[in-house]
Amino acid sequence: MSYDTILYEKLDGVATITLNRPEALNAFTAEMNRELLDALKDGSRDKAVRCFVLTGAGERAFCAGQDLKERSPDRKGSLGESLRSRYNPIILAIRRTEKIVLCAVNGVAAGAGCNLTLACDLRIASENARFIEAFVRVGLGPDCGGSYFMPRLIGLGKATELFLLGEPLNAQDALRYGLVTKVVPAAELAAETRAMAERLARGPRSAGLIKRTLNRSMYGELAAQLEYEASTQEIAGRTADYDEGVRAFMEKRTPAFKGE
Ligand code: LHQ
Repeated sequence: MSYDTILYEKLDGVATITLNRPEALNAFTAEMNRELLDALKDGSRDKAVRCFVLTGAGERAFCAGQDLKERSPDRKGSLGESLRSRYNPIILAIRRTEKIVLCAVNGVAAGAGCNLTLACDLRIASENARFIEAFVRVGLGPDCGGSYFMPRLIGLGKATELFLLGEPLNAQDALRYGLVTKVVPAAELAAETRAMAERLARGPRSAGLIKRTLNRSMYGELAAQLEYEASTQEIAGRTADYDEGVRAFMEKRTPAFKGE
């Protein structure tokens, strides 16, 4: 299996998926959405795979979310449709597979990239990691399940602050909030991740059942919430503020939102 935007490797029960567009901080293109979903389906079907590792190439970024260069105001398309067809199936695939998904957050995780980390079962972070619910900075709201996972993981108060202010949560604070299991120096992330993944891959059959019972306990309405996020993002994507937010990002300036 050969991919252009991700690396995919299976070894000793662990399937490792690396988002691989480091020059664009591993931001999502349509092709990356397709390839990530394909690899998740492959590993889920493969009896030899017991655990996934999801990470990003390079030390700067795990993933900067949707590639905003694909989204200039003149060719932005329907954001709701983009979520339904490209992103939500990935989030559901991660929650629905019985394989444990370990996220190695190697750098900044922003927007859809931040929420992708939240969909995983466990997160281990490098000291460089930052979690940014960046949507508000470009005039959008949370998607990819962020509005569902974040309040459940760290509580509504802090989650609301992250969504409304769009400020980064650094690795140590993420540890304090219980968002990540461990913070390690960047140079040790690969080895620490491998050790944890191999431990998970050697776990009993009940590991998948543990995941299922936690899904049922906490995530029963995930599909409906993903659909709701798609409908609210559709509205946000039609606003002048979103166009201004994306333009300001491209032009490397602060957006001048008008509340419209
Ligand atoms: C990028 C990006 C990027 C393209 C950095 N795209 N190039 C789902 C469905 C449908 C539609 C819409 O959205 C969604 C969900 C979303 O994900 S919306 C949110 C999209 N993501 C963001 O708003 C985050 C945008 N990026 C940032 O805020 C910063 O780049 C972060 C905080 C991630 C990192 O900051 P720095 O470390 O200071 O790096 P930088 O900003 O200098 O970026 C480095 C390069 O990467 C730069 O390119 P250049 O050619 O100037 O070197 C950026 O333009 C590029 N890049 N994120 N999302």
